Amino acid sequence: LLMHNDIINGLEKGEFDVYYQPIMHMDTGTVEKCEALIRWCHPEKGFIPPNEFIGVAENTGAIRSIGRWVLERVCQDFNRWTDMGLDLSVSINRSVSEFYPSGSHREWEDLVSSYGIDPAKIIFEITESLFMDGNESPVDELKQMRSNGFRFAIDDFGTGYSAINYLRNYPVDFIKIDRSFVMDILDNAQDRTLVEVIIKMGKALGIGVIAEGVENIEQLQALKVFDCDCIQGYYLARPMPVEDFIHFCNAYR
Ligand code: G
Ligand code: G
Ligand code: MN
Ligand code: NA
Repeated sequence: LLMHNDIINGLEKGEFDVYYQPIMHMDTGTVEKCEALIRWCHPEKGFIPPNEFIGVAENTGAIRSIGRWVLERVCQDFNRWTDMGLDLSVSINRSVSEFYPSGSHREWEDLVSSYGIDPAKIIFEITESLFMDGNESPVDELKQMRSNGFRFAIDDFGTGYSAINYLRNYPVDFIKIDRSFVMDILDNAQDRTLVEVIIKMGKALGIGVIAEGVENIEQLQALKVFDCDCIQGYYLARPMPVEDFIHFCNAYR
Protein backbone atom coordinates (compact mmCIF):
# COMPACT_ATOMS: atom_id res chain seq x y z
CA LEU A 1 0.00 0.00 0.00
CA LEU A 2 1.32 3.39 -0.96
CA MET A 3 1.45 5.81 1.91
CA HIS A 4 1.81 9.53 2.30
CA ASN A 5 5.41 9.12 3.51
CA ASP A 6 6.40 7.00 0.47
CA ILE A 7 5.40 9.92 -1.74
CA ILE A 8 7.11 12.58 0.36
CA ASN A 9 10.30 10.47 0.68
CA GLY A 10 10.16 9.64 -3.02
CA LEU A 11 10.05 13.33 -3.89
CA GLU A 12 13.06 14.00 -1.67
CA LYS A 13 15.01 11.04 -3.08
CA GLY A 14 14.45 12.03 -6.69
CA GLU A 15 12.27 9.05 -7.63
CA PHE A 16 9.86 11.22 -9.59
CA ASP A 17 10.22 12.62 -13.09
CA VAL A 18 8.14 14.77 -15.45
CA TYR A 19 7.44 13.54 -18.98
CA TYR A 20 6.20 15.75 -21.81
CA GLN A 21 3.72 14.96 -24.56
CA PRO A 22 3.60 17.29 -27.59
CA ILE A 23 0.38 19.02 -28.69
CA MET A 24 0.14 19.92 -32.39
CA HIS A 25 -1.69 22.89 -33.90
CA MET A 26 -3.79 21.66 -36.82
CA ASP A 27 -3.61 24.83 -38.96
CA THR A 28 0.21 25.10 -38.98
CA GLY A 29 1.21 21.51 -38.17
CA THR A 30 3.59 22.87 -35.53
CA VAL A 31 4.12 21.83 -31.91
CA GLU A 32 3.49 24.92 -29.78
CA LYS A 33 2.24 23.26 -26.63
CA CYS A 34 2.89 20.22 -24.48
CA GLU A 35 1.45 18.49 -21.44
CA ALA A 36 3.59 17.76 -18.38
CA LEU A 37 2.83 14.34 -16.83
CA ILE A 38 4.34 13.07 -13.58
CA ARG A 39 6.11 9.69 -13.49
CA TRP A 40 7.23 7.69 -10.46
CA CYS A 41 10.00 5.12 -10.66
CA HIS A 42 9.96 3.43 -7.25
CA PRO A 43 13.22 1.65 -6.25
CA GLU A 44 11.38 -1.58 -5.22
CA LYS A 45 7.99 -1.39 -6.89
CA GLY A 46 9.26 -0.08 -10.23
CA PHE A 47 7.15 2.15 -12.41
CA ILE A 48 3.98 3.32 -10.65
CA PRO A 49 1.38 4.96 -12.89
CA PRO A 50 -0.13 8.31 -11.71
CA ASN A 51 -3.58 6.73 -11.40
CA GLU A 52 -2.19 4.60 -8.54
CA PHE A 53 -0.82 7.46 -6.45
CA ILE A 54 -2.56 10.73 -7.42
CA GLY A 55 -5.75 9.60 -5.62
CA VAL A 56 -3.78 8.66 -2.49
CA ALA A 57 -1.92 11.97 -2.66
CA GLU A 58 -5.22 13.86 -2.95
CA ASN A 59 -6.54 12.13 0.16
CA THR A 60 -3.43 12.64 2.31
CA GLY A 61 -2.55 16.15 1.17
CA ALA A 62 0.71 14.96 -0.45
CA ILE A 63 -0.75 16.28 -3.70
CA ARG A 64 0.31 19.78 -2.67
CA SER A 65 3.96 18.70 -2.38
CA ILE A 66 3.63 16.90 -5.72
CA GLY A 67 2.09 19.98 -7.32
CA ARG A 68 4.83 22.27 -6.06
CA TRP A 69 7.54 19.83 -7.13
CA VAL A 70 6.04 19.36 -10.63
CA LEU A 71 5.67 23.10 -11.15
CA GLU A 72 9.30 23.74 -10.14
CA ARG A 73 10.59 20.96 -12.42
CA VAL A 74 8.47 22.31 -15.29
CA CYS A 75 9.90 25.81 -14.75
CA GLN A 76 13.45 24.40 -14.95
CA ASP A 77 12.67 22.38 -18.09
CA PHE A 78 10.83 25.35 -19.61
CA ASN A 79 13.91 27.56 -19.28
CA ARG A 80 16.05 24.76 -20.73
CA TRP A 81 14.07 24.46 -23.95
CA THR A 82 13.58 28.24 -24.16
CA ASP A 83 17.38 28.69 -23.99
CA MET A 84 17.61 26.23 -26.88
CA GLY A 85 15.31 28.39 -29.00
CA LEU A 86 12.03 26.54 -28.53
CA ASP A 87 8.86 28.54 -27.92
CA LEU A 88 6.30 26.33 -26.16
CA SER A 89 3.41 26.67 -23.74
CA VAL A 90 3.18 23.94 -21.13
CA SER A 91 0.06 22.43 -19.66
CA ILE A 92 0.19 21.20 -16.04
CA ASN A 93 -2.44 19.02 -14.32
CA ARG A 94 -3.96 20.33 -11.09
CA SER A 95 -6.35 18.40 -8.82
CA VAL A 96 -9.19 20.34 -7.22
CA SER A 97 -7.69 19.55 -3.79
CA GLU A 98 -4.56 21.51 -4.79
CA PHE A 99 -6.65 24.68 -4.61
CA TYR A 100 -7.01 24.15 -0.83
CA PRO A 101 -6.20 25.81 1.49
CA SER A 102 -7.32 28.88 -0.41
CA GLY A 103 -4.44 31.11 -1.37
CA SER A 104 -2.23 28.19 -2.49
CA HIS A 105 -2.02 29.72 -5.95
CA ARG A 106 0.16 32.57 -4.66
CA GLU A 107 2.99 30.11 -4.06
CA TRP A 108 2.70 28.86 -7.67
CA GLU A 109 2.65 32.42 -8.99
CA ASP A 110 5.76 33.33 -6.96
CA LEU A 111 7.56 30.22 -8.23
CA VAL A 112 6.81 30.95 -11.90
CA SER A 113 7.79 34.58 -11.39
CA SER A 114 11.09 33.57 -9.67
CA TYR A 115 12.01 31.66 -12.85
CA GLY A 116 11.22 34.74 -14.97
CA ILE A 117 8.57 32.86 -16.95
CA ASP A 118 5.64 34.61 -18.64
CA PRO A 119 2.48 33.28 -16.91
CA ALA A 120 0.73 33.13 -20.31
CA LYS A 121 3.04 30.21 -21.18
CA ILE A 122 1.60 28.16 -18.32
CA ILE A 123 -1.74 26.40 -18.72
CA PHE A 124 -3.30 24.68 -15.71
CA GLU A 125 -5.48 21.65 -16.53
CA ILE A 126 -8.40 21.32 -14.18
CA THR A 127 -11.53 19.17 -14.40
CA GLU A 128 -15.18 20.11 -14.53
CA SER A 129 -15.44 19.10 -10.85
CA LEU A 130 -13.69 22.37 -9.90
CA PHE A 131 -16.89 24.16 -10.88
CA MET A 132 -19.17 21.55 -9.31
CA ASP A 133 -17.40 21.67 -5.95
CA GLY A 134 -20.14 23.84 -4.48
CA ASN A 135 -17.35 25.98 -3.08
CA GLU A 136 -16.46 29.30 -4.68
CA SER A 137 -12.86 29.53 -3.48
CA PRO A 138 -11.15 27.37 -6.17
CA VAL A 139 -13.08 29.29 -8.82
CA ASP A 140 -12.02 32.60 -7.26
CA GLU A 141 -8.40 31.46 -7.42
CA LEU A 142 -8.82 30.46 -11.07
CA LYS A 143 -10.20 33.92 -11.83
CA GLN A 144 -7.37 35.66 -9.97
CA MET A 145 -4.74 33.57 -11.73
CA ARG A 146 -6.32 34.25 -15.12
CA SER A 147 -6.31 37.98 -14.40
CA ASN A 148 -2.57 37.61 -13.66
CA GLY A 149 -2.03 36.04 -17.09
CA PHE A 150 -2.12 32.28 -16.41
CA ARG A 151 -4.31 30.18 -18.67
CA PHE A 152 -6.62 27.28 -17.88
CA ALA A 153 -7.89 24.22 -19.71
CA ILE A 154 -10.75 21.90 -18.79
CA ASP A 155 -9.31 18.38 -18.94
CA ASP A 156 -11.34 15.24 -19.72
CA PHE A 157 -14.11 17.47 -21.08
CA GLY A 158 -17.42 15.66 -21.43
CA THR A 159 -16.84 13.04 -18.74
CA GLY A 160 -17.92 15.12 -15.72
CA TYR A 161 -21.28 16.62 -14.97
CA SER A 162 -20.93 19.00 -17.90
CA ALA A 163 -23.30 21.72 -16.82
CA ILE A 164 -22.57 23.90 -19.85
CA ASN A 165 -23.66 26.83 -17.71
CA TYR A 166 -20.23 27.04 -16.06
CA LEU A 167 -18.59 27.91 -19.37
CA ARG A 168 -20.62 31.11 -19.31
CA ASN A 169 -19.80 32.02 -15.74
CA TYR A 170 -16.19 30.87 -15.45
CA PRO A 171 -14.55 31.14 -18.83
CA VAL A 172 -11.44 29.10 -19.50
CA ASP A 173 -8.96 29.28 -22.36
CA PHE A 174 -9.05 25.68 -23.61
CA ILE A 175 -11.21 22.58 -23.56
CA LYS A 176 -9.58 19.16 -23.87
CA ILE A 177 -12.00 16.66 -25.40
CA ASP A 178 -11.65 13.41 -23.49
CA ARG A 179 -9.93 10.50 -25.16
CA SER A 180 -13.04 8.31 -24.80
CA PHE A 181 -14.87 10.45 -27.41
CA VAL A 182 -11.94 10.60 -29.81
CA MET A 183 -11.42 6.84 -29.55
CA ASP A 184 -14.84 6.16 -31.13
CA ILE A 185 -14.96 9.12 -33.51
CA LEU A 186 -14.78 6.91 -36.64
CA ASP A 187 -17.17 4.13 -35.59
CA ASN A 188 -19.70 5.82 -33.38
CA ALA A 189 -21.90 8.48 -35.05
CA GLN A 190 -23.07 9.82 -31.71
CA ASP A 191 -19.53 10.37 -30.39
CA ARG A 192 -18.57 11.93 -33.73
CA THR A 193 -21.48 14.37 -33.43
CA LEU A 194 -20.57 15.22 -29.84
CA VAL A 195 -16.98 15.97 -30.85
CA GLU A 196 -18.18 18.16 -33.72
CA VAL A 197 -20.55 20.06 -31.43
CA ILE A 198 -17.91 20.57 -28.72
CA ILE A 199 -15.54 22.01 -31.34
CA LYS A 200 -18.28 24.32 -32.68
CA MET A 201 -19.15 25.42 -29.16
CA GLY A 202 -15.49 26.16 -28.40
CA LYS A 203 -15.23 28.31 -31.52
CA ALA A 204 -18.45 30.19 -30.70
CA LEU A 205 -17.17 30.93 -27.18
CA GLY A 206 -13.60 31.78 -28.21
CA ILE A 207 -12.24 28.74 -26.34
CA GLY A 208 -9.47 26.67 -27.99
CA VAL A 209 -10.25 22.97 -28.43
CA ILE A 210 -7.63 20.23 -27.97
CA ALA A 211 -8.57 16.64 -28.88
CA GLU A 212 -6.83 14.05 -26.68
CA GLY A 213 -5.97 10.44 -27.43
CA VAL A 214 -5.51 10.76 -31.20
CA GLU A 215 -3.94 7.44 -32.16
CA ASN A 216 -4.21 7.31 -35.96
CA ILE A 217 -4.35 9.47 -39.06
CA GLU A 218 -8.03 8.69 -39.71
CA GLN A 219 -8.97 10.21 -36.36
CA LEU A 220 -6.72 13.20 -37.09
CA GLN A 221 -8.39 13.75 -40.46
CA ALA A 222 -11.89 13.58 -38.96
CA LEU A 223 -10.84 16.22 -36.42
CA LYS A 224 -9.39 18.37 -39.19
CA VAL A 225 -12.71 18.30 -41.03
CA PHE A 226 -14.34 19.61 -37.84
CA ASP A 227 -11.65 22.33 -37.69
CA CYS A 228 -10.33 21.22 -34.28
CA ASP A 229 -7.57 23.58 -33.09
CA CYS A 230 -5.07 21.12 -31.61
CA ILE A 231 -4.44 17.40 -31.26
CA GLN A 232 -2.56 15.31 -28.72
CA GLY A 233 -2.03 11.57 -28.70
CA TYR A 234 0.12 8.56 -29.48
CA TYR A 235 -0.24 9.23 -33.23
CA LEU A 236 2.01 12.25 -32.73
CA ALA A 237 4.07 10.97 -29.78
CA ARG A 238 3.86 9.35 -26.37
CA PRO A 239 4.84 11.29 -23.22
CA MET A 240 8.66 11.27 -23.00
CA PRO A 241 11.57 12.51 -20.85
CA VAL A 242 12.56 16.15 -21.38
CA GLU A 243 15.74 15.35 -23.37
CA ASP A 244 13.76 13.22 -25.83
CA PHE A 245 11.06 15.86 -25.98
CA ILE A 246 13.56 18.59 -26.90
CA HIS A 247 15.00 16.32 -29.62
CA PHE A 248 11.48 15.61 -30.87
CA CYS A 249 10.67 19.32 -31.14
CA ASN A 250 13.94 20.13 -32.91
CA ALA A 251 13.39 17.30 -35.41
CA TYR A 252 9.76 18.28 -35.92
CA ARG A 253 10.37 21.89 -36.97
O1 G B 1 0.22 10.19 -17.68
P1 G B 1 -1.03 9.39 -17.49
O2 G B 1 -2.00 9.40 -18.67
O3 G B 1 -0.82 8.01 -16.95
O4 G B 1 -1.82 10.21 -16.36
C1 G B 1 -2.89 9.65 -15.70
C2 G B 1 -3.60 10.70 -14.90
O5 G B 1 -2.75 11.31 -13.92
C3 G B 1 -4.14 11.82 -15.77
O6 G B 1 -5.53 11.90 -15.56
C4 G B 1 -3.49 13.06 -15.29
O7 G B 1 -4.43 14.10 -15.21
C5 G B 1 -2.96 12.70 -13.91
N1 G B 1 -1.70 13.41 -13.69
C6 G B 1 -0.54 13.26 -14.38
N2 G B 1 0.41 14.11 -13.92
C7 G B 1 -0.18 14.83 -12.92
C8 G B 1 0.28 15.88 -12.06
O8 G B 1 1.40 16.37 -12.13
N3 G B 1 -0.61 16.36 -11.14
C9 G B 1 -1.88 15.88 -11.04
N4 G B 1 -2.67 16.43 -10.12
N5 G B 1 -2.35 14.90 -11.84
C10 G B 1 -1.51 14.38 -12.77
O1 G C 1 -6.39 12.90 -17.75
P1 G C 1 -5.29 13.35 -18.65
O2 G C 1 -5.78 13.86 -19.94
O3 G C 1 -4.34 14.30 -18.02
O4 G C 1 -4.47 12.04 -18.98
C1 G C 1 -3.49 12.02 -19.92
C2 G C 1 -3.09 10.54 -20.05
O5 G C 1 -3.48 10.03 -21.34
C3 G C 1 -1.60 10.36 -19.91
O6 G C 1 -1.37 9.36 -18.99
C4 G C 1 -1.16 9.90 -21.27
O7 G C 1 -0.13 8.96 -21.15
C5 G C 1 -2.42 9.29 -21.87
N1 G C 1 -2.47 9.41 -23.31
C6 G C 1 -2.03 10.42 -24.06
N2 G C 1 -2.23 10.19 -25.37
C7 G C 1 -2.85 8.99 -25.46
C8 G C 1 -3.32 8.20 -26.55
O8 G C 1 -3.24 8.57 -27.71
N3 G C 1 -3.89 7.01 -26.23
C9 G C 1 -4.01 6.56 -24.96
N4 G C 1 -4.57 5.37 -24.77
N5 G C 1 -3.58 7.29 -23.90
C10 G C 1 -3.00 8.49 -24.15
MN1 MN D 1 -4.37 16.28 -18.59
NA1 NA E 1 -7.82 13.95 -20.33
